[in-house]
Amino acid sequence: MHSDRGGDAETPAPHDGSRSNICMRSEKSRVEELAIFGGPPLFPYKLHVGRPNIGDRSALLDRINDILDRRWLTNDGPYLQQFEKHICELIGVKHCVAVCNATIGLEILVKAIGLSGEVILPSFTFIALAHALRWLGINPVFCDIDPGTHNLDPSHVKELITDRTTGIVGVHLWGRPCDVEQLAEIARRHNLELFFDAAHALACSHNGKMIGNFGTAEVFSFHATKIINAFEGGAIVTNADNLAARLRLIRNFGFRGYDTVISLGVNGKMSEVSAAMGVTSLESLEELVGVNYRNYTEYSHHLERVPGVSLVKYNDVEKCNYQYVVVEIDEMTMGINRDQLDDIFWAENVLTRRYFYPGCHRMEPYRTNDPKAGVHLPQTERLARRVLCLPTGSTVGSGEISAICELIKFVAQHAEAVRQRLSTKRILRDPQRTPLQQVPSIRSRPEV
Ligand code: T4K
Repeated sequence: MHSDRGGDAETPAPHDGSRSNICMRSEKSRVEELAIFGGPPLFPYKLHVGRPNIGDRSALLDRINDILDRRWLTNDGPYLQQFEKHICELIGVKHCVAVCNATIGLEILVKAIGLSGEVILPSFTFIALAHALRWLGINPVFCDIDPGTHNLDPSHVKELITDRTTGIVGVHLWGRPCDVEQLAEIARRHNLELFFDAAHALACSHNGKMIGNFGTAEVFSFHATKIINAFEGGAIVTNADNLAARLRLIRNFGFRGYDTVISLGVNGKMSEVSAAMGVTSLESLEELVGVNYRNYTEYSHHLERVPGVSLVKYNDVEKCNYQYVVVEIDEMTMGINRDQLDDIFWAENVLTRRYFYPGCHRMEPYRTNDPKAGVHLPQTERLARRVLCLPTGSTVGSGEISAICELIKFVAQHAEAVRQRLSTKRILRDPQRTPLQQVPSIRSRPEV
């Protein structure tokens, strides 16, 4: 969690479900009215990417009371079991091992399948996967992505395989499936393990089969910002009986029974309160997917013809959770680059996110290990400069989406004037991305 961006108690946002249509202050008619140049912000409160979905609050509170009455707070309690069962049913998978977060889930899985040496993974993803591998003494080998899917490029995977490679991990970024078949074929041919980081892909399918059924296992995240949340949480799902048993063992210190420890393990357990949140959240899944879908189609409609702005598309034939609204900004066509647009948004109280800038290979400790890694990751480098995530979820309404899109159109229409004015400002923001400050002179953005 980044330091001081999360708490915005001074800016009360609408409650769940009240998709507000009356929130924006004013539309812009002149460039000077943009908040970055001193005008009033478009929204009087902050609009986040990843504002949690709460679900049925009273059902959750009833469950928490029940947990307190039972005095069974963690360690394989009834809500944990219920949550795991619901996930298995949703995905049609044999085993679900719920854990305290997806990062620990990834570590437990890597340990359970005994990876070592080098493992191939994308750089264009959240840092959790690279860290999980490195934490276990494995060398993450960053692979480039397919510019169309934003997922692992199988032909680059092949080039990266060495004698030390033991596995490949795909990430279904934004909930869009990896090229599972090609990756499975490469893994089979080279006798490598293959599993997936499915943190974004709950309730998504690939060729009609639910994600969660591919590779040796898949790992979901139920972090607060995900479509289904357990405050913090994760789950490893698999159809392999032996692996599931091993995962359960490692999740609980390696205990079999009360007194016997039969393997190395950690504490990866999900608490009952988290599981209760997960169960409650799952009850709203259909509704939440519906809200996300409506938001996505509204964005899609508004942004259809904005030059230089392309919305990342989902395959409507498959099941999809639509939890990320992602645009790619083509600076040459729009006349404004992604970072300039991001700065403009933040000043308007729209807290857009540059996921997954700058790419794991440019973060520590990986960047010190291999400062030139970017040379082999041209698509990752390109995309990391273009992608911007826009607010969606149950706290974002049609009026807000329309205002956000009008702002994008306004900026595109006045790109030349905006760019000129920006060049006379020095916009400072610290690496923790605290609110923008403006001082005369030249713009600088801290580079990573
Ligand atoms: N693999 C992938 C592909 C992932 O994307 C992730 C996590 C993982 C693995 C690891 O899963 P976990 O171990 O976390 O289960 C956020 C999430 O913290 C992270 O879970 C997620 N991916 C990533 C994509 O997004 P940040 O650094 O953006 O978090 P933060 O605190 O800036 O929050 C995002 C926005 O949501 C902010 O604008 C504030 C808002 N927010 C956040 C929280 C936590 C709220 O309004 N309320 C809240 O309670 O990483």
